[in-house]
Amino acid sequence: MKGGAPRFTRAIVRRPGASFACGLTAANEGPPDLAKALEQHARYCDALIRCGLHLTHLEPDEAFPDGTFVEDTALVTGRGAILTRPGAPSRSGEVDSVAEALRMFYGHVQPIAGPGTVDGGDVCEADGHFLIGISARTNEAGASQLAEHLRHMHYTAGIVDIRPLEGLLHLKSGLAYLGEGVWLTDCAIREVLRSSAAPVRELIEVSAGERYAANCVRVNDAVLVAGGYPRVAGALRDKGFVSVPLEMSEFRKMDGGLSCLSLRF
Ligand code: CIR
Repeated sequence: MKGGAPRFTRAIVRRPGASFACGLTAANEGPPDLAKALEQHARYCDALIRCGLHLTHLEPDEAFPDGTFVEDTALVTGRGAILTRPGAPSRSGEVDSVAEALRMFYGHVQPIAGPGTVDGGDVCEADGHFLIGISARTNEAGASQLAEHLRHMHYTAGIVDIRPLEGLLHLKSGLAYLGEGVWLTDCAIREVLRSSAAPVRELIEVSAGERYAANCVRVNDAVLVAGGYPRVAGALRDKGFVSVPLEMSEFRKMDGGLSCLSLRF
């Protein structure tokens, strides 16, 4: 396996609660099966533990059916944490319990202030450069505040507009950074990435039929990737990555990608 990517030691996760099926979705794939979702979530947690991470489990809150998608509520970096302000009003209250958990690890957690909105799924870090997507959830005010916070932490940040790209809920619905300048991208977002200031050495392209698997996540020596997408799995293997396929069907029904089930740091 390649080296060079930041090493994570911890992750925050929250299993889906009983109200999971009431969350936001445009997927049109039918209601999720909670028992299956819990099983898939447990396998996901096992995979993080096998990657060497210590997990903090937050309790589900039935008032927030999308609360299992913890990645949208914060941005955790090697130099500090920022609480987001999710763009969907039904999700704004998810931030409080995540803030409480993050304060166990970070002295000060920066907020995003209204009218700014940011979903963590719109933020992708690549070797100290942060790509921030303006989407239906993340607005210009939120993206600018976030970029400012990051610059204060001595990172660089660039803002891209993904609103014209059809079918992408978040920036990371269409791309993942795998380390050493290697990206996995859906064709819709490739040009946006190329025109950004992000470090791009190599692109692994995801075909239209396997778009969902573009949202994978490098965790230490492995790449966790949605199961059932053989071309993506093959491409990762050909490039020398150790990929760990995880069944994600019930989260996909709720528009959730693999990365959004954890905050890694
Ligand atoms: C939502 O629409 O907010 C949730 N149902 C799914 C959020 C998924 N988040 C992500 O991919 N970063």
